[in-house]
Amino acid sequence: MKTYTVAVVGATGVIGRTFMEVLDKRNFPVGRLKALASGRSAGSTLNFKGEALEVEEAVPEAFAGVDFALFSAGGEASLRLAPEAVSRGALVIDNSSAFRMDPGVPLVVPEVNPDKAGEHRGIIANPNCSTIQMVVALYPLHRAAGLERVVVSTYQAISGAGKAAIDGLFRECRRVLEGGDPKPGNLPHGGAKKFHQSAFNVVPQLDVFAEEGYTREEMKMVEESRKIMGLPGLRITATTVRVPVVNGHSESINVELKEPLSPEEARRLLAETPGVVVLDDPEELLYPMPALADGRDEVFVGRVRRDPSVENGLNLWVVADNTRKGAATNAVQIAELFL
Ligand code: 3JN
Repeated sequence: MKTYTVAVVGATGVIGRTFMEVLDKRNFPVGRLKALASGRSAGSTLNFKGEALEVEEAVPEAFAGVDFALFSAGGEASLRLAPEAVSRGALVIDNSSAFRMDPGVPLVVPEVNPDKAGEHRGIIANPNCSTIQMVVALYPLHRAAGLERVVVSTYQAISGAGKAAIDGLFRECRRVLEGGDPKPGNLPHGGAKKFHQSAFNVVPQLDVFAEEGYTREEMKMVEESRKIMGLPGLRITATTVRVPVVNGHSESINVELKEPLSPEEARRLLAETPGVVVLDDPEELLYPMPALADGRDEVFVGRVRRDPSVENGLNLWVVADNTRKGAATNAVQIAELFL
């Protein structure tokens, strides 16, 4: 079997480690794995398929001979190093927002627009985690009945803010339970001018504020979902919120469709969609939750019900592991399109 040299950039981070887990779990034909990270992490060791792997510094020369370069080291590293990887012959799949809205860069969710991947010029962008799970659930409904308008509110896990934020949440919980000051230091985002408590709290800000009172995370959901579904005029609005869940993003999605679609038909269409699992049995108290989605590659949908306040309205509750389908799994699925 043909095998490939795969570089993981940002290998020591939450998503970098998940890339390696997913490559292993999906039996991606890795001949050689190169774990790349900042100079600070170079020389440390990681585990891949049960073997120790030394982390190398992510410098341009490290991409020689690389077939696939999976980037999750932040936008600055992507802007600097992705072109270096491409010039050395690698196909870059980039998990940052650096190239997502570039008209020359495909933004791909394999369940929605796999055909766009073939248009790449060396770089394919992986969408934001909250966007991915939303479009996987919305696209089958769009194909059946046409999206008219979407209102989404997210309940996003701490893992999306990185390893330091996860450690910070545990520390803050301990301090609060001991009656002390939680000493927050991670939310809403690194480098913010002040920090909010993550333990036992809900923070309606992810990323920095952008335009008209919306955060960049909210604008990413709006702009990226339009690009992925090929619906530049889609009416869509988002509110993104951080909750003290370790892993797994949840979304409440209100949809208005152009044509009628019953909750039963929506459930049937979603259940037939590869990569979607419908968990929807209120009598059995069955619905998606982050604790169920943790470590899974699928998008879970439940609480499908009519919204009687508008014409052709539906409400959905959508949950996925933001480190898996929201990041690493989606990126590896994109790479699989080229095997
Ligand atoms: O906070 C989350 O749950 C998701 C965070 C995503 C994120 C964090 C920092 C920078 C991104 C992203 O994927 O959009 C970026 C970025 O690349 O802009």
